[in-house]
Amino acid sequence: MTTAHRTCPICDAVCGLKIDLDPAGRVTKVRGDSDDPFTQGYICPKGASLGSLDEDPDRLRHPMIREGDEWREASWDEAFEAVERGITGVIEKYGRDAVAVYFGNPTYHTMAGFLYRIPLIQSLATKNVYSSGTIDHMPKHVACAHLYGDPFAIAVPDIDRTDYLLVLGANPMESHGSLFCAPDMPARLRALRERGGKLVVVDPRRTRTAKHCDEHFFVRPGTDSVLLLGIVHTLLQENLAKVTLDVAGLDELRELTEEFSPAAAEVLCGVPAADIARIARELAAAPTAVVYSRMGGSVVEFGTITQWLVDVINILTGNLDRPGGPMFTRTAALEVFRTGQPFEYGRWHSRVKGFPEVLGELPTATLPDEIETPGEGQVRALINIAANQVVAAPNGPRFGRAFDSLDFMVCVDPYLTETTRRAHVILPPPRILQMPHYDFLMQIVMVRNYTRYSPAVLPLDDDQRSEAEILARLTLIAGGAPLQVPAGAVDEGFIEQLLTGATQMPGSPVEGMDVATLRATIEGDDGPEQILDTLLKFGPYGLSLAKLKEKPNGIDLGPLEPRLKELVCTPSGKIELTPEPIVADFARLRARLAAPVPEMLLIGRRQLRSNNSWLHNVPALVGGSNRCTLHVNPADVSRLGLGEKAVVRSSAGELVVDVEPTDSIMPGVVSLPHGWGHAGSSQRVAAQHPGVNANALTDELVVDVPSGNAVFNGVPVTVGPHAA
Ligand SMILES: Nc1nc2c(c(=O)[nH]1)N[C@H]1C(S)=C(S)[C@@H](COP(=O)(O)OP(=O)(O)OC[C@H]3O[C@@H](n4cnc5c(=O)[nH]c(N)nc54)[C@H](O)[C@@H]3O)O[C@H]1N2
Ligand SMILES: Nc1nc2c(c(=O)[nH]1)N[C@H]1C(S)=C(S)[C@@H](COP(=O)(O)OP(=O)(O)OC[C@H]3O[C@@H](n4cnc5c(=O)[nH]c(N)nc54)[C@H](O)[C@@H]3O)O[C@H]1N2
Ligand code: SF4
Ligand SMILES: [Mo]
Repeated sequence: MTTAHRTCPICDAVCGLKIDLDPAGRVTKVRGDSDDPFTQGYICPKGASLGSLDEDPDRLRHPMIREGDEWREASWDEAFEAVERGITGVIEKYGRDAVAVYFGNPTYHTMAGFLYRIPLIQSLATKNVYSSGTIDHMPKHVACAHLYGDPFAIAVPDIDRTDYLLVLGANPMESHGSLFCAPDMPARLRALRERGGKLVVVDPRRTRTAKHCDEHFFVRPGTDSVLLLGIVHTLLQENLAKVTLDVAGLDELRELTEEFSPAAAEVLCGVPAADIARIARELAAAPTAVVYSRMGGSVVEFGTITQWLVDVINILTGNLDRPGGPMFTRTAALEVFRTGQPFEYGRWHSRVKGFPEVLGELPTATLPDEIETPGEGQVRALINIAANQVVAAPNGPRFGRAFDSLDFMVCVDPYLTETTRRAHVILPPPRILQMPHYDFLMQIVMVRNYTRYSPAVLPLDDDQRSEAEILARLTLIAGGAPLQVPAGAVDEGFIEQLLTGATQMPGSPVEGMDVATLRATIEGDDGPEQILDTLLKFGPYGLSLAKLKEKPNGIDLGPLEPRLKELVCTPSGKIELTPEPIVADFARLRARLAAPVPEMLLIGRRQLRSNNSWLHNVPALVGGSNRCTLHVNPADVSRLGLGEKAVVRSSAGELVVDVEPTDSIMPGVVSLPHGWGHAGSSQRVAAQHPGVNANALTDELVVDVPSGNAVFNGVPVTVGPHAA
């Protein structure tokens, strides 16, 4: 028996695991790694099931090619030839913009997903780049970009040192933190209260997090912006603000928020005015405090305004960038990407609806428009990596229809899913334990500076390809390189690009040095390891791949320290409290607030033993409390005369759902988890627990305008009894 160290790749908590394997390479046990200085042995039921997930017999082992409705196994050569024909055929006939690329959620966690994103986008040279970022956290990037100039200057709640945590629309007890990498959230939240701190939760549901807090407030979905405006109003009108940072726009902010008194906010958001004012005073008076918001304040109609207000309050209370407040990480491998160039957006626009590009991407919500609307630049082919839009995107069924109409679609995914079954070719990455793991992006949002590298635990078989090689090959195909060119050429090109950039960057430790000399110092067994080594060597900690390999439990790089001054790169050099694009969006907010309030609003619900759409094939993770039911307040159940089942209708569609009465949800709101609605996938266990597709109800036509982000929370619906 051997024991391997491996990072859990599922969620932002990045738990270090110890995995016991028998001589045949089968996982016999998965434990939290108690020697890991950051995650300290924490593990959740999903991590504990990593063995079953890894060994899932329904995972695809070979590339698949579809002919009509029939799928057949193919060799890698044959599959890549088919992809080359499909992609180059479309490029030659219709041009580069006719090929779209999509990066789904797991690409934020896998090593290959990070490493090949830039090369693939560069070699495709298309306007049509999409990701799950625009069905998730894009409002945070946009808010931070406008405030600080850097879309990646995302502050992390310093939960271990704070005295007061206000959580709006996040459920870290079940999600384990999001844009907030702090393993063992239950213990950290408990510790906050045990040391006399206060936890306040604002959520239309009494979540598991709310059950462990000091005060919980129901809020009408989609109105956190108004509640936060009431807090800003109080801070400014009562002269409680103590701004310690170099800001511009304080007077404009006072003027902008004047109309949003707590009394006005109460009418719209349902939280009592006295409580809004009190929370503002408590935030100002606490020795340290953090306001934090995720999906409930992001995938909403005014996501950018909400996320901007979160940071504005953290600035006004003097907490941003100090211990106990929200703080910024100093990453081991990504500092080289912090170029100090002010944020630009809208460098191009989507063809059909004119959405501005943000971070080089167009909104997921408009991808079907780009596929279905004829004309020059129409999307005819899609490279879909680790994404299941049919169940994860707004009006998912429309994505399915749009994908069916494509000339060519290739998916990189381990399963035949609701989405990948519409492809022409599926390229399966190997098993989880056959992949190396390094968390690039999670470093940006860690509660301590920390880094860990996990080499692949198991080798690849001859008939498998690493995900790195798959994505490198797609990069070459997109750039028109013949299939004979070795996939490693992409790594070499990327390393050279990094080295050249570093030698030309003023003030860099290698400024002016010779690229070939530097290249000779880079180590690693393959391209991805060498890229990692390059990035680590240019990082601020004097690290290298070799040093990481010596410490499989990870390396603690110390607590977060104030550093915002180095990050701010707005044209004025100041934090812009009232950026013009956000102020402009107030017209839309005012119009919405003046409109009639819908009778019922739909929100989502994440479940502890699930992760979006792809863990429902693990027997230990389905069933039990992970049920795809509609939570309805008992008062609504009787008012609407609901039985065991109900019909839910929205502007996008209609669903028949199982009703679960519970007073944990506020009246006037219903909740349905997403990622369910399994149909036509190869996942046999999931097929026995299909559930319904919540995104048959969400509407792709409504977005948060400044970010183009989708709206999943606060969807107007009607709910009625279902006549069996
Ligand atoms: N177990 C598990 N963990 C996960 C995932 C999973 O599917 N399962 N998914 C991962 C992913 S991809 C992400 S992005 C993160 C998300 O992490 P979180 O954002 O922490 O998770 P959610 O459960 O979506 O939390 C959103 C909360 O907002 C509430 N809410 C809905 N609408 C509103 C509103 O208008 N206002 C307010 N104040 N609250 C509202 C919901 O009731 C819910 O409790 O979780 C990650 N971790
Ligand atoms: N109604 C509603 N909808 C939502 C949300 C919500 O709160 N409510 N949340 C949204 C959020 S936050 C997110 S992030 C999105 C997620 O949206 P997506 O990223 O589209 O969906 P996932 O379910 O995460 O699908 C991931 C796919 O990647 C595959 N996969 C797993 N591991 C790997 C791997 O290592 N490599 C590759 N290549 N593929 C892999 C899985 O088989 C699966 O098909 O869903 C969004 N949708
Ligand atoms: S909390 Fe669970 S799913 Fe998330 S990284 Fe840790 S073990 Fe994995
Ligand atoms: Mo997400």
